[in-house]
Amino acid sequence: MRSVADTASGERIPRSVKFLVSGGLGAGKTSFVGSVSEITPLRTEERLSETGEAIDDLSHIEDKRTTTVALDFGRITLASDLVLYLFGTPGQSRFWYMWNDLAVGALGAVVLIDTRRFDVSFAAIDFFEHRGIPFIIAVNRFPDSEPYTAEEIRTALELDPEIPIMTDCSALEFESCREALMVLQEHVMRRVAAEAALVDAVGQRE
Ligand SMILES: Nc1nc2c(ncn2[C@@H]2O[C@H](COP(=O)(O)OP(=O)(O)OP(=O)(O)O)[C@@H](O)[C@H]2O)c(=O)[nH]1
Ligand SMILES: [Mg+2]
Repeated sequence: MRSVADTASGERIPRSVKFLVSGGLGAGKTSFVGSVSEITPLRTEERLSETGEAIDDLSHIEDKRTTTVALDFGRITLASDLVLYLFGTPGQSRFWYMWNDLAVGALGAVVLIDTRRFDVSFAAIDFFEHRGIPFIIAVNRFPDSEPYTAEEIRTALELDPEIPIMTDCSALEFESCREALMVLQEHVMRRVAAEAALVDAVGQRE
């Protein structure tokens, strides 16, 4: 994260932070980045191929015609001193090798969940847990999805108690996506503060 700095002219440079928007196939990642971005988002959509259809579960998303083959990219100024660069991950399992590159330098992730298909979410959750990248869960509410409480979702996804869960996100609405990013930003700040306190405590013991 670049820190806020004053230039020679006295102009303040906002911090720029990289966040990922991730989740299972068809969870709404491209929609999320497109809804919240203040610049025209970069998309890499291609027709869903038969090769992928044979591997990935398309139940509940039978109408899906295209998929992200590399990444989505967008930007939002969350506050006058904070600009977020958003990278959406591809959904099909044959493009998951991209995730490692996309995760370089990322400070956090929104993991979008489609509660009609909890099972496709585990790969994203495992990915961020194993790399120690802070993430939040945002349930993208599709019209035919059951409402679940945060605790039901926490249990279904076996999430640690400190991971924030937003139960009613809409990847199609700017305000909802912005709120999810604010929840993630606060979560990242709490993690940074907790880690700094731990380093202090260890330093004092030595
Ligand atoms: N009703 C509703 N539809 C949504 C919502 N979010 C996404 N969709 C629809 O779901 C479909 C898939 O959305 P995408 O944003 O392409 O999902 P994705 O996660 O990027 O998909 P992949 O890149 O293939 O993994 C699109 O037809 C969207 O319009 C939502 O919040 N509500
Ligand atoms: Mg996509």
